[in-house]
Amino acid sequence: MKLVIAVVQDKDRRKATDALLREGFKFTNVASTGGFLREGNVTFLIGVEDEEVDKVVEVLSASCKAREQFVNVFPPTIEPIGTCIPSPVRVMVGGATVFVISVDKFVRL
Ligand code: 2BA
Ligand code: 2BA
Repeated sequence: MKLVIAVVQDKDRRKATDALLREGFKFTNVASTGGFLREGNVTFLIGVEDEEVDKVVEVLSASCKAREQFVNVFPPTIEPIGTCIPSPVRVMVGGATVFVISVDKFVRL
């Protein structure tokens, strides 16, 4: 068995949830926050049989899309606070960041 951990943008939460349910997957949603953008995203924990991993990735790939986002970066400066000008930096936020790990044991009590 594998545990698929997928970090998904909030905008795709609904679509990804619906698609996973439609395909009959069982999963848990955890509210999360991106370390870089510091914006809310959602982490899906999806426990599946080994042979279902590709299908999960396929479903996520079809329901999550990459988006361009701009983030203000303040340059390192010795100027007094308030005089430095932030420069917007473009980042591409992926449709989903997916990790697959092996599950040693799975029990439902
Ligand atoms: P929920 O997803 O809210 O599911 C609650 C119960 O609804 C489940 O109980 C199961 O009896 C049923 N259920 C869930 N998904 C289903 C589906 N696709 N088709 C038919 N019935 C479905 P449990 O299996 O005891 O799960 C309790 C909670 O544990 C789940 O809450 C979910 O948060 C988590 N969970 C269960 N299996 C998981 C898995 N394979 N991967 C990740 N999380 C899982
Ligand atoms: P955030 O950390 O908010 O990152 C959003 C996007 O900003 C990233 O998109 C990436 O394009 C850029 N970015 C992140 N860290 C950066 C850095 N140190 N320097 C420059 N640019 C950076 P994605 O790579 O598609 O990641 C989307 C979200 O997935 C991330 O949100 C984070 O929550 C999660 N994630 C990505 N890689 C991860 C990893 N290796 N481990 C755990 N979570 C990860």
